Amino acid sequence: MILYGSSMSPYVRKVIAYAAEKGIELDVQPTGLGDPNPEFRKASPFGKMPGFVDGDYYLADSSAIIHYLEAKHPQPELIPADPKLRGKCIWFEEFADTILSGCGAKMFFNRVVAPIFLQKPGDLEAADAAEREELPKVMDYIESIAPGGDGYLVGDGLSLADIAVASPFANLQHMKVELDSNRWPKAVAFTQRILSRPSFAPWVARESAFLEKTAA
Ligand SMILES: N[C@@H](CCC(=O)N[C@@H](CS)C(=O)NCC(=O)O)C(=O)O
Repeated sequence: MILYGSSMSPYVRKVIAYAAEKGIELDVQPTGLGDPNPEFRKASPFGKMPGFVDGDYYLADSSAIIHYLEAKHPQPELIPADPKLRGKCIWFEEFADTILSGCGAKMFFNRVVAPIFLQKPGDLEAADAAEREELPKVMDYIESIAPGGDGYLVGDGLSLADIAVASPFANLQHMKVELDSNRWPKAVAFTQRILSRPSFAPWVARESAFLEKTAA
């Protein structure tokens, strides 16, 4: 199975970590923004990453890909079958993909993607405004739902919810955004704990090394 995209994208990273937690092997083909690769374009008609291919089956969108994989490889269960847990799991993923990543994207695109990958200046005021005005509300919400200790967002074990919510925090880490662990102790500890899992950590380390090298 091939995954097209860059792990620098929170959506691509979410699928990579999800597959690793499942023990599913993905051939991750590095793909840039606007990449003309026809196989990627066939998988993702609007050119957004990730794109995915399994034999003659082509699919776009991180959530669609994950639902496909969950149906194909039900164990270990990462989207709970219990109705109430499943509802919450999908809500947390949706929150992460839209509200959290929407805020993170304004920061990451303008501070990192535009100057480094597109060689054009980003809108730094828009990035600063998102950090100042949107991020604290998002963090307050995550603090209100984050489990203490070794817990998880939904039920007793790791689920897609934890993976989805943690993934965009790697982008905040790359931008060296300082999250106040006095104000958001549970949110900071929880997201760091999930990002330190072997399903995430080597990818985030590679992204960091790449960005440090590029900056130098
Ligand atoms: N809902 C999609 C969002 C994918 C997405 O927006 N990816 C961004 C990178 S983080 C992208 O490819 N943007 C390029 C574009 O919009 O043309 C998913 O979950 O896969």
